[in-house]
Amino acid sequence: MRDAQLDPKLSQTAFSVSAPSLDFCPPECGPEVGFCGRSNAGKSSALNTLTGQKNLARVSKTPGRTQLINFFEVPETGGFLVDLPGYGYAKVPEAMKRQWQHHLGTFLTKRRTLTGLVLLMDVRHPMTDLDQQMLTLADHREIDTLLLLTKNDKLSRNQAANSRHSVQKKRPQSLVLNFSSLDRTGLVEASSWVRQRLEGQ
Ligand SMILES: Nc1nc2c(ncn2[C@@H]2O[C@H](COP(=O)(O)OP(=O)(O)O)[C@@H](O)[C@H]2O)c(=O)[nH]1
Ligand SMILES: [Mg+2]
Repeated sequence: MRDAQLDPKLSQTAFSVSAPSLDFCPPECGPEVGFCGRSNAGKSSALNTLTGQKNLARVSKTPGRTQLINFFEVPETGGFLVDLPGYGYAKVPEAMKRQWQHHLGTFLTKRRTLTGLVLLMDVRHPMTDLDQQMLTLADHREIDTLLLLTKNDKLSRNQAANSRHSVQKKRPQSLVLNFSSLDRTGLVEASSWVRQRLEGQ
């Protein structure tokens, strides 16, 4: 039976290719929606939830592992979801951290086909300095941003609403959604935002 909450096009998403840096990315050939956030923010889980696939993006209990730029094709849209390296993982050596952040920054500034950016932040710790830096880079190029406050299930309804309001106040220009890969809060709204960016609306 079809899952009514899942977007039928996003559910056809398939892994395409991984690249260690912008230079190795595939040719710019369709609209791309990037997913970024601190490592452990719930990025891989969100990608799996949005596409209705258990193992599309690897969910790791050990944060800081995803260092590649991973491209996933969304067939009927001609577009791609792009899983970007997680940042801010404390246990990674400083030089390596800087290198990943450099790759991420280069991608956000130079990738012309990037039409949307989903910033994932733990609902309990949103808008860190690095998160704000990502938004600044997106704003420079007028890339649309969606802010997903992940792990919504970890807070009470009240606390979650307060967190969303305070983030929304700081980012009046972005859609801010509470999101949970566990209970699928925000799934329909987030899917629709992503799908619209892929279809150039
Ligand atoms: N309770 C809860 N845990 C989550 C949720 N999303 C992710 N997690 C957990 O958070 C950890 C990091 O998730 P992952 O998706 O690998 O984060 P990533 O490093 O940003 O890709 C894992 O242990 C997940 O099971 C959520 O919505 N609710
Ligand atoms: Mg991950």
